[in-house]
Amino acid sequence: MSFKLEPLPYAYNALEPVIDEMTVTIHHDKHHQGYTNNLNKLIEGTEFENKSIEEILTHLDQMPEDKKAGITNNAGGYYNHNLYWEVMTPGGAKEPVGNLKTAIEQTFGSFEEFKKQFEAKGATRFGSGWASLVKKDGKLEVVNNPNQDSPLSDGYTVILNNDVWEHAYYLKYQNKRGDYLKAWWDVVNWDVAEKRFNA
Ligand code: MN3
Repeated sequence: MSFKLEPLPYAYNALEPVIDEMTVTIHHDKHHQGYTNNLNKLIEGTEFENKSIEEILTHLDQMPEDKKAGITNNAGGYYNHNLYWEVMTPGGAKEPVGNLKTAIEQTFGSFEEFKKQFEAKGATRFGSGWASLVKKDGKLEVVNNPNQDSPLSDGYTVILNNDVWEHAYYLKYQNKRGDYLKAWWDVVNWDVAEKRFNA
């Protein structure tokens, strides 16, 4: 069994004007496809060949030493991007809904304050990485991770994640990562986030 890159759940231009068509196309068809292909090559012939991506990311310490770094990067890249495409949508609610809304307000004080903290996590991740809203033991947190490291490997459930690698925004926003982080809220899929929070 090998991992498969799913097609996007919307058209390549569906996230415009927040994320332009060319960025989405290269990001999905080249970057995400690359992580997928590399992951499949790396796990071939190992005991993790037929395991789920979650199983792999929560047992990185058991990977063969010579493949550990590669699997960490590419399994993370595969998983993080699956989630990233899923938590965006051209339509839908513009704010958290249901239990997630309540939990965000209880944890951060307000939706505005949550956004501020999430954007700060994205802005202060030096170099490449991710900002994520995560859950552990029923508690919400915002975290950032370098490279393709996944919060899953730290025992978190990821509710929402935003890619702050330059390839995610540079064609349209150039060096203005903060503008991308602010604009991104317009395409967040709060229905999916709510489902992930309740799961
Ligand atoms: Mn990316």
